[in-house]
Amino acid sequence: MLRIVVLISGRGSNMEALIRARAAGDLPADIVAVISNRADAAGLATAAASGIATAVVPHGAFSDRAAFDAELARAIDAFRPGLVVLAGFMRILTPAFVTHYAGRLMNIHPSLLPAFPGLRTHERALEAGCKVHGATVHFVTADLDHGPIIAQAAVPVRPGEDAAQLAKRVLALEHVVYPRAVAWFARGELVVENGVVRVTDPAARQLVMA
Ligand code: NHR
Ligand code: GAR
Repeated sequence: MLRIVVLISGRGSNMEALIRARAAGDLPADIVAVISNRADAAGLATAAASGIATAVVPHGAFSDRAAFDAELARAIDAFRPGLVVLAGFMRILTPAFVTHYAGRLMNIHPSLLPAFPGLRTHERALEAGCKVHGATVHFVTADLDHGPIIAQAAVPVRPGEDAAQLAKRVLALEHVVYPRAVAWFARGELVVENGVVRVTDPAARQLVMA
């Protein structure tokens, strides 16, 4: 059975969606640990309440990114994961860290990549006048928010809505698309060819729309 370590920084609702998918029998994997870079991340309590091991590696305690990432990798590897899932994890990772987990490190980013890598994505989509917005599940590479795209979820932008309203509707679809993408990985159904991800199950839907 695939062993998954989830990295969070805050609320952890995507982590919760993964826990729920596993409990429902939709995710053939064990979530063996949840690790946060912030001791006050609300998701830590949720994970503990589900009987999942938790750990904190506080980024502020380290002199630089390389030292933080080295300790983070040590904490992760103690759980011997086959997949590491970023779920609202807010620290940029060094190339050395990313290389160590090549092909087994996934993220969900709240935009339709390659549009809007980085932060404040919902605000930036509204400022740009986008009529469609969403979220992207991708493999993590050293190039921030530019790894191979596994799945996307899209919502129409409503005239006059604010970033919080838009974020809420995108988040609801993140909770659908992320467990689905992680399940594909767990079943060995993801193939990457020339940076393009294909799912071997012909019934797989890599685009979810509101
Ligand atoms: N690391 C690499 N190398 N590649 C990616 O694709 C990554 C990554 C680390 C995190 C998630 C990403 C997102 O989905 C992610 C993808 C944080 C920042 C950021 O600027 C940017 C993108 C993402 C996560 N973080 C600030 C930093 O200085 C800190 C911001 C904060 O603490 O609030 O690390 O959006
Ligand atoms: C999600 O919308 C996720 O896509 C986004 O933060 C939220 C985390 O919510 N991720 C990033 O912005 C990564 N930089 P959650 O903690 O409830 O899963």
